[in-house]
Formats: sequence, C-alpha cells, structure tokens
Amino acid sequence: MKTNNKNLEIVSGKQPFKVIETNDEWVLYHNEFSLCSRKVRICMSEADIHYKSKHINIIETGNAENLSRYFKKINPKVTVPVLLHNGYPIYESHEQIKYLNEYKNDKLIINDDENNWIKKASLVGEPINNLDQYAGNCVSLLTPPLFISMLRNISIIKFFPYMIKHPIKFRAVNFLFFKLLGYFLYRKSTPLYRISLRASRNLNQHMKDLDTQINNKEWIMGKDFGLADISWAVILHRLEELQLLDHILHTYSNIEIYYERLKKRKCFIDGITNVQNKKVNTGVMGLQKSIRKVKNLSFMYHEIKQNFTR
Ligand SMILES: N[C@@H](CCC(=O)N[C@@H](CS)C(=O)NCC(=O)O)C(=O)O
Repeated sequence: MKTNNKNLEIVSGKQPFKVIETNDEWVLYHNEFSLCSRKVRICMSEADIHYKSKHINIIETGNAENLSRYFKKINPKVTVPVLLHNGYPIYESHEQIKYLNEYKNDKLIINDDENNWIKKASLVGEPINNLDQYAGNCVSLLTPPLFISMLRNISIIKFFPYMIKHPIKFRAVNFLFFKLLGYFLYRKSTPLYRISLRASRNLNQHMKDLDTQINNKEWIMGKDFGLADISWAVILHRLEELQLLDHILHTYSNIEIYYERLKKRKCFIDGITNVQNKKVNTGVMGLQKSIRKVKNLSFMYHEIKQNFTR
C-alpha cells in the first residue's frame, strides 16, 4: 500500500519485492528503545514466532546505523522496525502486527472494536494533529525530555552525518535542537512547553477512556489478550520511562491493575523487560534527575501531572 502525504510517500504493508535473499523465514530489524519495535517484538512473542533478530542502532541509542547504505536497502525511509517474511519487507508497525495476526489468526483475534482501540494507541500522521483521537500522538509529543536526556551522551560530531544523510529533514533538525538546546526548550510558554501541556490534557481523556473500558475486564476486549493490549502495553511502558506513569496509575486504578497484569505476561517480558539497553537506562535515570534539578523541566512536569485528573 502507498499513500501520498504531501511530498512524503508512506509505504506500508507487505511489499512485492525482496530486499535480501535469506533462508530465515522471519527477520526483524528493530531497536531496543523504539516503541514501535517493542510493539512488534511483543507480538512476535505472543504469536510464538521465532525470528532472526537484527538490532539497528538509531541516534538515541548512540549511532545512526539506520542511515547506513546497508539499512537503506532494507528501508529507504530509514525507520525501524522492518519485518521480513521470506525476504519480503513489511513496513509500518501497525501493518506488521496485523500481518502477524492474520498469519496466526488462531492466536490473536481482532474485530472492529479492537481495531479502534489499536488505532487509539497508535501514532498516526504528524504527532501534533488529532491528539483527541490518538494517544500515540500525545505520547510522542511528551517524549522529547527523554530524547534530550539520551542525546546528552551522544557526541555532537555524530550529528553532522546524521543531518546530511537523514531523509526526514524535519526529524533530523528537531533532534539537533534537542541536542543543542536541551531543557532550555522547556522554558515556560515556549512552543514545546505549550504543546506538552496540550498533549497531556488529551492524554488524560484517553486514560479515562481506557480506565472505563477495562473496568472488570482482564484485557481490553475482555477475556482474550490481543493487538489492542499490545498497542497499549508500549504506550504505558513509555509513560513509565517518561516518569509520568506513577501519577496516572494513582488516578486510574483499573489501569494500575491492568498494567501489573501486562508486565507479568510472557510476551511483555520477552519484548520489553528482557531487552535492556544501557543507553536507555542511563537516559531514563538522567531524566529522573533532571526532573528534580532542572527548574524549567520540574515546573513543566508539575503542570503536566496536574492535568491527569478524573
Ligand atoms: N510509523 C512508523 C514509525 C517508525 C519510526 O518512526 N521509528 C523510529 C523509532 S520508534 C525510527 O526509526 N527512528 C529513527 C530515525 O528516524 O532516525 C512505524 O510504526 O513503524
């Protein structure tokens, strides 16, 4: 499937060409920090599919390996995850998990209602748009403090090839600003500050909806664990990394019970807990410290947390 979004062509789903010759039925190019990669790893585990794992570093994890000539052959858009089935690439994580679901439809059951819950957790289009529809967009706008913390440990020299080689210039420029200006970008009333508050207000409504949906249920759709749960698992986990989850769980007790249950599920352990990355852990610890010590940031976190109310 191809979609034209202004000048940026988004290619998604299974493609009719091979990108490599391989004897492995399934190959997953992924990154330990990437939320979309986590989603697909959880899904692979839930579907009990063994795959060849190819870890690709991105700038946040120290080195933009995704911009190499080798990886551009796998995905010219340079993003992870990419799933290969017998050498044929499947692009976009929501397409990858649906593909896996169809392949193993006896295990992961999906219907229209669940589809809405999957979409609600997804990052769709530009993150700044449709915050009321997509919790994924809200979370994406709340993630830069963690990017900033992780990029602190990356040498500025790595940003020169990054800027030149990255095909998505808007993304590359943003990351350069995160590196150069750090938490200065969060002074009161800067655009990023205001966007973050707007994202948190919208996210609160999504959390309210989720809390209501899972009242007295084991999983989002009831008794069966499915793609909606996978999609929300990575959202809640990212909010934990962003140091926002405790506050949300304090407000929403059904989500608190639900997240405890999620963390115990084997696929969550395989896809997230057992895939640790030192740079991510250092970044999360750095963020914790900065929230306490950097005035701009602590003030903004204080404001954001006030938005998570019933
Ligand atoms: N919509 C895509 C998003 C993929 C994406 O943006 N991946 C990020 C990591 S979560 C990435 O590859 N970033 C590296 C970069 O752009 O340099 C999907 O769902 O697969």
